[in-house]
Amino acid sequence: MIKKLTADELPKLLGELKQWQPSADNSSIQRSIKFADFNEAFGFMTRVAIKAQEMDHHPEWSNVFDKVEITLSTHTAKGLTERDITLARFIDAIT
Ligand code: HBI
Repeated sequence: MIKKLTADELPKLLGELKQWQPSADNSSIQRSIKFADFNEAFGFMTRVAIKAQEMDHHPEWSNVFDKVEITLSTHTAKGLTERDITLARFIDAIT
């Protein structure tokens, strides 16, 4: 099973993800993104969905018109893992 990131590893990795807010217990990270319109928001979600399926690692998210709220966490590890960092970096690279 994939390993949860340790308290030693987390500060550097989370410090690099400046647009993401860690939860109080560092078990997830959250980012809200506003797009120009629904078309842009849904296009973004489609790109992330394809990446998520390739990775077999899926976001918790919601969409209202031009906004997407995303929470990343690894359910099987009950916390943050390298997969969340990889998906967050992908999201940052396409926004
Ligand atoms: N996505 N975020 C997240 N966390 C998981 O633990 C996870 C997932 N997508 C698929 C997945 N696990 C699986 O591989 C299974 O639960 C079998």
